[in-house]
Amino acid sequence: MQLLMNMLVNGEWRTDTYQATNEKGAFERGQTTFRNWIAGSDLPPHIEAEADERFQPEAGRYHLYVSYACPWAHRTLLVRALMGLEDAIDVSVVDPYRGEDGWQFTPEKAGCTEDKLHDSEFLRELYVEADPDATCRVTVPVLWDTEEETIVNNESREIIRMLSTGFRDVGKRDVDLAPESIRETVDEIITDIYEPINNGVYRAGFATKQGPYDEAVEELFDALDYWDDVLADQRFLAGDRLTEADICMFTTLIRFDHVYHTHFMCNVQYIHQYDNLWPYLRDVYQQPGVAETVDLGHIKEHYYTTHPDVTPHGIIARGPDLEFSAPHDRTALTE
Ligand SMILES: N[C@@H](CCC(=O)N[C@@H](CS)C(=O)NCC(=O)O)C(=O)O
Repeated sequence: MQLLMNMLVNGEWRTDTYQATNEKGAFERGQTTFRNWIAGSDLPPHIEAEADERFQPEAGRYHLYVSYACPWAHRTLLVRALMGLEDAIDVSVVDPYRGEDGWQFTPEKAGCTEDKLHDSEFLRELYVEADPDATCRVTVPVLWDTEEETIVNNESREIIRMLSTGFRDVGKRDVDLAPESIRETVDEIITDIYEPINNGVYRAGFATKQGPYDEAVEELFDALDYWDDVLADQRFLAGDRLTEADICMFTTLIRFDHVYHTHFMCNVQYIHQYDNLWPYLRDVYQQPGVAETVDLGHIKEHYYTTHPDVTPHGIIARGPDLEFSAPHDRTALTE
């Protein structure tokens, strides 16, 4: 069995095209298509592009399209909150359920909004507006430019780097999430945790054969064990400071026990059973602005109802009951 997903093909919405798994039963994530760079932001080393002078970092000009359910979109909400960019960059939130028509705006539903800019019904309308011949998946997050009326970029790792380096003068909080002195380490960590952890949970959950599942789960828990050890001696992934690397780790960890453990069968261990990852997760959760970006209701609804190949009846698993606000006792590591 191969997992099919919906996508745009030459601007037309198709429900029979995108194969999420290959012939070996392994999940393969598609490439992202809109990759412009905002002027004045620093590019990570793996990107061969130039910042585009058309896109200047200005308050009120850009808009984020997100789902609270999505770990990639969540990265952008976190950087926005930690830097105090809420007034400068507004957000539209899609319905956590993604059906045959893709992401949809259902403002009547709790935590969701309308498309604040265009009044569209489906997110795909924006993709077609940006490129009438678009052939791509319709994903969140999307960074939208209200001046050029187009998508600047829809790759989370790139959007967060643009915000954290290009919008330092725009944000209300003086927070540097990619400090130059440790930027190389931050970039290495983001790359290192992507395949086994951030994408690893999807590789486990979407595998349609035992081999790719086993491989994904082994790599995932090896990586979690490794970072649990690292976090015994240091407060954050890159040392003493909270950085983009922690943001990338956080959005997977916060979903883990409620969703990935059960729904994606990443059930070797819960995060709340780890000596250091669990207090670390609470530490990041308790940073200013972070808790407000976490909507466990949207997260659970999305995963358990949107993947009929994985959970055909759409029943949302109840537990576990976790206290993310409990004291974490990790400040001593930076004193
Ligand atoms: N590479 C993208 C991945 C984004 C992504 O896959 N988002 C998911 C939600 S968690 C999505 O919108 N999927 C819709 C689809 O694939 O059709 C990023 O990091 O921004």
